[in-house]
Amino acid sequence: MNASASPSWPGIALLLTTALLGGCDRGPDVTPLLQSQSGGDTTVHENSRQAFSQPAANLVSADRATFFVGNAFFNSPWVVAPASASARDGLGPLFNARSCDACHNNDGRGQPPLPGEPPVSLVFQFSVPGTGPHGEAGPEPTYGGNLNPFAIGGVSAEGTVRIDVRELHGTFADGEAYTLLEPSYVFEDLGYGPFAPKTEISPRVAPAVIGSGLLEQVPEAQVLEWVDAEDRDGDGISGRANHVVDLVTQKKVLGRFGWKANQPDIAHQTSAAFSGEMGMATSLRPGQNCMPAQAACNAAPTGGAPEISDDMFDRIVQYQRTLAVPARRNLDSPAVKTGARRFLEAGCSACHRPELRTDATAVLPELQNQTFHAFTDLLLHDMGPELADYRPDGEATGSEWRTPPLWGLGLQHLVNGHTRLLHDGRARNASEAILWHGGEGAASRDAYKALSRSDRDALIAFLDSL
Ligand code: HEC
Ligand code: HEC
Ligand SMILES: [Ca+2]
Ligand SMILES: [Ca+2]
Ligand SMILES: [Ca+2]
Repeated sequence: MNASASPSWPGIALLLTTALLGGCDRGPDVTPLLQSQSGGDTTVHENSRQAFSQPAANLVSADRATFFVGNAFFNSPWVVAPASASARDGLGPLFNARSCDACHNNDGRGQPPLPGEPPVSLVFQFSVPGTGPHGEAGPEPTYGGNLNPFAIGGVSAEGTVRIDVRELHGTFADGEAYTLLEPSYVFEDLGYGPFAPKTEISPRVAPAVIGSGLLEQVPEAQVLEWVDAEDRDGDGISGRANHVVDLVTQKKVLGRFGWKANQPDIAHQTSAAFSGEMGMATSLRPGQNCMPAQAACNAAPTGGAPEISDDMFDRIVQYQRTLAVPARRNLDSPAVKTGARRFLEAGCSACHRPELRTDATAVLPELQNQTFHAFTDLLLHDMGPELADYRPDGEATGSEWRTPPLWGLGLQHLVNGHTRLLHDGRARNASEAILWHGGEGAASRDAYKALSRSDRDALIAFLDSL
């Protein structure tokens, strides 16, 4: 009586055919794209605002105390010197924010400021070509390495910015229209006069910091294996390493962190933030962030030398190393599975590599021998004039960017309350981020534009499952 309870013979034949076809499907293998444990054994199952703020699931109890102390230092604000809380003073004189968390809110991502607000989690890096001691780019002579929109009392802040936005219009192959927002920047209220001629400016939003320990501990050789600077295999994807100076050994090593991979490890990234964005001196970068022309900045009291003790610094580094990565969601959804296939077919995984590994040499047992799924190759790619900032950074050119990890993408809205993406936060969502890809990413972008509406939705559902 009930047709669905007793399938007809043709129905069974269809089921069998599908099973057989599925079994000997010669299509690309999507298995690495559908792994639930994005961060290997560090992965946590947490779908809340605190999804990026958890200790690694495999953290041994001896390391938990360090995690929570480091967490507190990451979150709490530094204060102006001299203060009775002398372990916490030394803020500024020039600064962008009072805590790491002010930019990496809930260990997540920043965003461009609203109209009329000063930029906090969007940082403007400065340089002038050819002015460094060895002919490399040097800092802007009066403003230094970045714009500090805030200052302590008695010191002039460096200025603020107005973002002008131009609308660009395009259409998908199926005729559906889209709009992109292209930002440009007008610097206002400059505290120390105009910028030097030829000053190059790079806008950079604070990225999420989850899984930094895993990214830091991938053996250099594994990343370098993917370098194809001359594109010898002819797939249109080059991939270059940024080599940056390790301030301790003075040797050049692989750059891994930052939008142009300009920092080699968590310690260098952390001391750069303390120095450049909070005005806090560390042993790795001992001076104050004041240029010679900034007299009041140079004359202001400091919080000691260093302002961040080595012990405190180590705990903040350790905290970031053991920050968990959230598990994937909705992996059984047909849309997510289709999206994984489209991701492969569009060539996304040529740069957003689904799998990386640490080995037994990783600094912490929790990070050793982990296979994880960050969706990055940690290499630089030329993303064309579409995304160029025209400011070289180490060996990265003005149009090269490091492939950003995509893990945690689907939880960003929950954690940070927004879906802005890309180095300057110009994309309002993942679809816009793809549409901005140019250069080596142009073929992928065009493949995405050629998809049907339901395939595009599936690709976005896949990204949302990350
Ligand atoms: C004023 C905003 C701001 C503050 C404060 C700040 N950061 Fe950042 N952070 C950034 C920006 C911008 C980047 C990207 C830098 C680049 O591209 O060169 C970044 C990058 C990072 C990264 C690299 C992530 C990746 O995958 O590339 C880590 C780790 C990090 N910050 C940790 C910290 C820590 C620890 C602190 C506090 C000591 C801190 N940050 C304070 C803005 C900030
Ligand atoms: C040639 C290498 C390359 C290819 C191919 C590529 N990407 Fe990217 N992707 C990048 C780089 C580099 C960025 C960062 C660009 C920037 O911020 O200016 C990026 C950024 C993104 C972002 C925003 C991430 C963030 O943290 O803000 C998303 C989402 C993304 N890509 C998805 C995709 C998808 C989906 C595809 C395939 C349709 C794809 N990408 C193909 C290199 C690539
Ligand atoms: Ca200081
Ligand atoms: Ca400055
Ligand atoms: Ca290639």
